[in-house]
Amino acid sequence: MPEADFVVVANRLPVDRVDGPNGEPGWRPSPGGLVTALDPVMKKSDGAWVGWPGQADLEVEPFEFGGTWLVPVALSEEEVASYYEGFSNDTIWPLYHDVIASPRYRRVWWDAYVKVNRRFAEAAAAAVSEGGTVWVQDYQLQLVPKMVRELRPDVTIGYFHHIPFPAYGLYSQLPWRRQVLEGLLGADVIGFQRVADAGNFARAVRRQLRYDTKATGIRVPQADGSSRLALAKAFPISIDTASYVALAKRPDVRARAAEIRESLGNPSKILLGVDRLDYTKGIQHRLKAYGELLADGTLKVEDVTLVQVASPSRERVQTYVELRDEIELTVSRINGDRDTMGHTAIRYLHQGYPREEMVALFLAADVMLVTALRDGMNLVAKEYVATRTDNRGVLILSEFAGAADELGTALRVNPHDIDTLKETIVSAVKMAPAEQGRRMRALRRKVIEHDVDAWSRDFLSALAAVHPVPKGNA
Ligand code: GDG
Repeated sequence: MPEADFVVVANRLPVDRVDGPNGEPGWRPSPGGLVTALDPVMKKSDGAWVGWPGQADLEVEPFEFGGTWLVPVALSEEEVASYYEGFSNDTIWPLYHDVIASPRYRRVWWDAYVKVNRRFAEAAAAAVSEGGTVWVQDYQLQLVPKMVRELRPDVTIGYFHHIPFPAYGLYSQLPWRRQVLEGLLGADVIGFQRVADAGNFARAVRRQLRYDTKATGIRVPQADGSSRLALAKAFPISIDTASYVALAKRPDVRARAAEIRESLGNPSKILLGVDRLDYTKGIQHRLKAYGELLADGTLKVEDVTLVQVASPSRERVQTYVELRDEIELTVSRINGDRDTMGHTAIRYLHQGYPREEMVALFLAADVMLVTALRDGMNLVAKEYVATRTDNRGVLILSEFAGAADELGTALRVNPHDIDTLKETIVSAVKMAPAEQGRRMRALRRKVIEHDVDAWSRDFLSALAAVHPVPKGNA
């Protein structure tokens, strides 16, 4: 494998393992937001992507896929349980989402996290060319920036944090709080979703490490007595807006939207929720508000239906097993109490769907409910807005989702305040088309101007400004 000028390091490779027709192993692209965002940059440079192939104990040599070198990092079954499901998803995830669920601090998980982060760092250090750039993604790999810097002091290092960074009072619970901060500070640019996240990080650095911070700059002392300036700043992520607009205009997708409405009995209003089944998304809060509106007669099951897509997620982590039971009990209670032969209160779908079907759902929905209790950004909110080329539909958006900073004309809610959430749902259902249009136009302008391409360009130019980036990556 040739050395790469630009190396992305993420927990997952941008491909899934599939078996061919004769059982021979192959790969299929798994198009997520990050893959789309980085595609133009990867194409422009000699790019490589370091990540886990998604199956335990799978050892594969680096291979080329669609013009990018993919560098698989193998994880054993035990490491998937301790580094990924344990430390990443049962310690960091709940802690960084304001302890909505209780984080578990287990020393064996931490040991695995350090070990696996080192493996990723070594793979990146071996893949990157002299003076190249390494861009590390997300909370599973917080120690990688420092490890790469130690192995390869010649390279420029960026890190982007997709989830919130908590207030110091919570962050300080982490037994390894210093090591994690030092790990992140190995990067030249540390990107966050919101200004508040970058602020929380800088405060943790001041309180724990006593380093000087000024605006977005952090002075990181070096072993030789000098110091290096790291930038900790908000770079709100976005979506590939044009591709959502294109899907929304496709006649087959529009026909499917009409079919969905029909199959729900043509209710006058469809409410929609689309989330990974996660306790951060506030699914129970929205069910409670909606259930009460049906119970007190404000809404009638003949007129409204809630479609809730809850795509399966982290099913081997106990908290998620319990959450699923809780949500499914609530859904069946509401449906049992409110359904008629011809109408259902909640159409609950614990399934994943192709993107076309998601867009058809967005087009069918009169009201989109994003009631996250804490969310780094929430791309679903941006996707809904992007698809509404008719300038219709209402977005209800939690103030605790990063998207609330940009999407100012959404109906903003505090999902913990059930009465106000109920009132907001009623206003959304009743909103006149002219007001829908006024709000939606302003929302759409935002996601059109600031798409995922703008996000990666902004981040990479900040990185280029800290350290000149060689050969056409900026
Ligand atoms: C993390 C942060 C931050 C969901 N179900 C299906 C499906 N999806 C797609 C959505 C959206 C994506 O998955 C989910 O992104 P979100 O941003 O809403 O949430 P997280 O998964 O928690 O993502 C988050 C994000 O990283 C990016 O930085 O915004 O705050 O938590 O694109 O449409 N897509 C398809 N079928 C499904 O069933 N095709």
